[in-house]
Amino acid sequence: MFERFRAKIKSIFTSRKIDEAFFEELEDTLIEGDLGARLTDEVIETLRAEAKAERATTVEDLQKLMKQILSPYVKAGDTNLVPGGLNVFLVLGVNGVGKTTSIAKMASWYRQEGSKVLLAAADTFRAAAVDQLDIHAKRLDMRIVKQSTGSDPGAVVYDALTTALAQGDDLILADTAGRMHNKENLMKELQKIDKIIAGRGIPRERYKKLIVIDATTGQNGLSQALLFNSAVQLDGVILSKYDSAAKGGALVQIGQQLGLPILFTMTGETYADIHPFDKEEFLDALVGMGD
Ligand SMILES: Nc1nc2c(ncn2[C@@H]2O[C@H](COP(=O)(O)OP(=O)(O)O)[C@@H](O)[C@H]2O)c(=O)[nH]1
Ligand SMILES: [Mg+2]
Repeated sequence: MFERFRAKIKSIFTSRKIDEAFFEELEDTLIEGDLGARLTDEVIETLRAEAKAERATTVEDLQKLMKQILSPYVKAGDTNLVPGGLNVFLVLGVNGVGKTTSIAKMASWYRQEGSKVLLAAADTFRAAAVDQLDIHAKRLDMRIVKQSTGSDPGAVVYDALTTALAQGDDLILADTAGRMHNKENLMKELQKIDKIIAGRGIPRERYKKLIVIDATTGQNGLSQALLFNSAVQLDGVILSKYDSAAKGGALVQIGQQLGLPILFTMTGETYADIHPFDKEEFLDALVGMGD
């Protein structure tokens, strides 16, 4: 998990004097790691001040301080379903980030936990999208609600809700489009789906709007989260493609600006490549601790 960035930051923290050159190199690396200029400035300034105040001289002291500084911006989300009724996860994000793949992994995860899961193929915009989810449904031997390409995604979600409520399901995982003719159309469509779910009486605590962020996309991750959040208030993040090329800094920015918790990290292409977000491990990697 983001080995490349971790190695870089580790090398800065390893066996050297804590001097001006150190802080400059750390600053460059954090910017490269997609922490953004503003947050990087803040981290470096706080680190300088606290290192001085606490007379931190060793690299371990500094790594611990940096972890403390970043900690408030990184939250692990609760992955447990709320028992006693239907939960709905509306999975959002731009094209290609890993929505459909993440849904398949979560479907497998929650079924293993003993939950009754229903898939909803509400990305009706792209021709291949319904088929893609359908293939996962077949492989996983899981129920899916779908209509043809171009049909109303709100209607698919409505149908899925009717089916799930009638069958006493625990969870609907709803796929959505990541692109339409334009951004405004997409956001309007998502708002419509959002209203339909709320209108069917799914209480807020059972309904999660989750954005999938590709851990290798960097700064864009923040603007994507801001965009979707302004259309439909988001509840959490799923971090996909969290492997060697990933950096993770964008996630800290999302945490700082939107306070969103992270539920899962996804690391590969098999159904087992899903992990509840581990805050300690993430922060350790971000400051070059651990291995
Ligand atoms: N390595 C890796 N690849 C992923 C992951 N999630 C998705 N992918 C790949 O990324 C591409 C886009 O994924 P998809 O689920 O179709 O994205 P969507 O457009 O958001 O639904 C596919 O080739 C997936 O196999 C992940 O966690 N790790
Ligand atoms: Mg998809």
